[in-house]
Amino acid sequence: MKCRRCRAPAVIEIRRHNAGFCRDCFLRHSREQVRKAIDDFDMIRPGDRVLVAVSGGKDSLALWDILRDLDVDVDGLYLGLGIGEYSDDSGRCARAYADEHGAKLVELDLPADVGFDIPTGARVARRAPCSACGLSKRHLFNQAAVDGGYDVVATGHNLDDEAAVLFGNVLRWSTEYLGRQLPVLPAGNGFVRKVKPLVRLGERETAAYCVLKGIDYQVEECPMAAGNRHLGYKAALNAIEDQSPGSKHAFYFGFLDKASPLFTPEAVAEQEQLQACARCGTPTTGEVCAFCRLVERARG
Ligand code: Q46
Ligand code: ZN
Repeated sequence: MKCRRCRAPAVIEIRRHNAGFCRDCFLRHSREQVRKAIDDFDMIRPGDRVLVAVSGGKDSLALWDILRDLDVDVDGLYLGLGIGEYSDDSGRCARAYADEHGAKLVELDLPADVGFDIPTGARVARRAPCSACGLSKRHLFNQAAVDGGYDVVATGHNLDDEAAVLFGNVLRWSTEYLGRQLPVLPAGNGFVRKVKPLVRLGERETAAYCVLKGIDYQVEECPMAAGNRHLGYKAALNAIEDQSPGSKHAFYFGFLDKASPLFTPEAVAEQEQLQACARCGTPTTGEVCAFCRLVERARG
């Protein structure tokens, strides 16, 4: 197979684009896909300071690297989750990237800075680990961005992630989530803008990007993910994609284009009912937000 752009031998085939690429043209293609997502959804504006949530995995490191290549004013944020060896290795990958590239990495540590790790916190608070983890990440990423004077938090969610989340939400018709499943969530209510610039790239592509760029990333899956519904949705979508390449893209972008606006009124109505958390000020439905309740229980 030859590169679609320069006819040199291809190193990767992307079936949904019906194309192969050589190394350099693939890296350029990846940057262009991120640029297009940023422009199409007005994710990052000139002068914005961006904080990218770096887990040490392929997606977030590829995102950080591409944003730097695109001359975005971007720093990394690593949050230690206290998940044993997995977290130790993830932190090492994030730091190694920062050191090698002279990039700034802001670090936070859930056990040291907040007082609990994910496995213990989830158990004590009787929450699924990924739910406690997601809640903590959302809260602490935003807090770090506000504290550091950033305008935007960028996360490494890719096309596979977004299609799988959408699949789960559609299976259950979780309309309250469908109204908010967007590649950009605007700032407001004490939250900075949240963006997902990798929505046009699949996870095979972010992995290839890191390998071709020589970026060392955490290859292990988080041990807490086992049995997670999300993995089942991904496997189902992979089987469909295998049969008809382009299905995930059509599913996700078709949703954004044709269906997502139908669910906006419900999401807006929900937002309007929120009030400030009595402890931290985060908008919430109750008196104290879910994160503050988690912290209280997890600290014991
Ligand atoms: S890190 Fe956290 Fe993921 Fe691990 S505990 Fe679940 S949510 S699987 S992206
Ligand atoms: Zn709170």
